[in-house]
Amino acid sequence: MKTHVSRFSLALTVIAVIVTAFFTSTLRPGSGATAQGPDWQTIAQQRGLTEEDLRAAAMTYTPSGMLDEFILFASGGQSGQVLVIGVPSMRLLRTIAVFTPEPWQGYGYGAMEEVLAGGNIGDQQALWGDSHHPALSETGGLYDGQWLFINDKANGRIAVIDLRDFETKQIVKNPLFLNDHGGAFVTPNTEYVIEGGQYAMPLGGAYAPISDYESAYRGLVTFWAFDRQTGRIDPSRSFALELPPYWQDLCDAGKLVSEGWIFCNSFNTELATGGIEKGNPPFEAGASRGTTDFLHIINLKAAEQVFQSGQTVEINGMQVIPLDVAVQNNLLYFTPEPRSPHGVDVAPQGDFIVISGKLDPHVSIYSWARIQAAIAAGPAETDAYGVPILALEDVLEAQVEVGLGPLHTQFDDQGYAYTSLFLDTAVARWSMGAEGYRPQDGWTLQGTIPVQYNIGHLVVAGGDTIAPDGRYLVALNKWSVDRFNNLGPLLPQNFQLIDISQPGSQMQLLYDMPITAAEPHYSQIIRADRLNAWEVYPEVGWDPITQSVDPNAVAPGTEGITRDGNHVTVRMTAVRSHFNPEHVEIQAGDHVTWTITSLERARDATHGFAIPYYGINLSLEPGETVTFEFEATQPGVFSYYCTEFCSALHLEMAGYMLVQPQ
Ligand SMILES: [Cu+2]
Repeated sequence: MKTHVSRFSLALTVIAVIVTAFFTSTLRPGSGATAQGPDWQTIAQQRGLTEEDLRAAAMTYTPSGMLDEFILFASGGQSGQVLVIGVPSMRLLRTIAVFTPEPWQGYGYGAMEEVLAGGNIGDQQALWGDSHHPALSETGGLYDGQWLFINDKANGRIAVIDLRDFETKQIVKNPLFLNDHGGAFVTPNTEYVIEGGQYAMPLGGAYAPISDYESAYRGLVTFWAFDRQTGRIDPSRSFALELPPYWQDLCDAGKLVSEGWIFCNSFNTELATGGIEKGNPPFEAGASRGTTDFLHIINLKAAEQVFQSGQTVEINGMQVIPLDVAVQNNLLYFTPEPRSPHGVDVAPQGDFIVISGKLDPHVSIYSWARIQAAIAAGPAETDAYGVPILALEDVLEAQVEVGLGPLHTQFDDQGYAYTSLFLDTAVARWSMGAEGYRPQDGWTLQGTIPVQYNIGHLVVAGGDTIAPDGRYLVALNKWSVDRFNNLGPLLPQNFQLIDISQPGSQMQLLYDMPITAAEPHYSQIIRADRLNAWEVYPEVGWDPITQSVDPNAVAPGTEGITRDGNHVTVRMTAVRSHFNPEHVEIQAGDHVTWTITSLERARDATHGFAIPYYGINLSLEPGETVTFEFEATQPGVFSYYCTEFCSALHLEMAGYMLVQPQ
């Protein structure tokens, strides 16, 4: 039963006045339709909508043709994709195929196979990914709208997506580690994409029995160098840092005053090795025995110099700074953090690092100034691997009690921070009590808002930058339980949009969006006007891999089929509503190289191209050129056709491939 019924008539009157004033002052061009039936007040009453519901509707309803102000990039979890969602409408605007073949986008079905192959593990194909943390490229600490990176936790990979066409251009496989979690995170000018490991293992795929855990297993953080000119990660300029076999979790890059440093947290500094079936403590107990784990404080600028001076060892083609070299060169410091933390988040000014231990009801705020002073003073202690430990009391600035199960923190434009509370299933808003944030409020809990249910990460618009946009927060809830119709035992995740534009304890839940693709992990939100994607490819004959005109593109009038021995070359164009040629006559046993150029220039005039049996399905966006190859092993008659409903005569956009038996 809804509350607020007593205030309902008054609310409706107030809203009616506002709506009338709004429509008389700023009429949008109408849709051409006239509303029929009961007026909106009656509808609201019939549906039992409260004043808050109507406010939420007004804040999120996005009429046909109105565009979203923000764009959210969410990891697609086990789908291995990226989801792109409009804010505040919470409409799914597109998916980006990344680690998983995707037929509609023509990704991995004749085209873009070399991109997917970049993520192979030796000879082993890895055709899915547990995509985790998307990271937008930054210039000067702000999202620049040019690139998006995402990691695959399952297989230890990083992908590069070009935001000119929203397509994946590169997947790199970490040659040292099978899994990762602390990625992808970028430095403030995207010089490096950071990939922190997760479950310690012998580096480079070596074997060591679990009894050798302390000596043979290692942790890892990898710094992938990104080249904006080529739009690719450059493995030859990338390097990794060996870490003790703690389980590193998340990382974040320093910014402004802390630029050049990297912060990663960890769990299982107890070095638990599990074995519940042997009567050993299970990981969940063994890895939580201690009261603290270690925040890793890494001097990336100095590490870069050590790498460039050649003080590395090469493992599987990757340059690795050994742990003892890191210690000798003062690259790595630890400080205690509440045990089993999840988030480590650097505040917008780079001056504080916020950590939440999952089993501690506080957020712990570390001061960068204090960390620097403690490093300068010289740490007194080391861990078992010789890494210096800064005393907690020297570096801790404040703790704020926020609630149970704190995980991740984001920041807004008003000086507030927001921490997700998994166990309380809520978001806590607290004030940053320092200069430049909200010194007037001190380090204080301002309020909490319940979410449905079991929130993991949360994201604020611009929340990882030096100048967050604020206004909207999205809670990435793992469970939805009773929020949607019951459609069986596998339930969607629930993205909840929250209005954080008002100060103090005021926060309002605006919208629930079910996510059915997988379990998305993290997301980032950019202002839509910072994106500058192409409407169509810049020129006819465009190759999306090189982002330039393909010298092999097919010009109109040059179509045809040529033979050189048993190698057949098909050169084809596509334009509404035909392919040219419409007959492709070949022999069984031929090797076929087939290029198609879309001659279209009209926005959204996409064609598909499918050949049954041979596993080909392309998406040809206006101007695009695609080349695919196959062996014509099976004789017969194969109809090929356009798989996008492109025109009134779409069904006629077809042809025959006739494969003559030998
Ligand atoms: Cu995470």
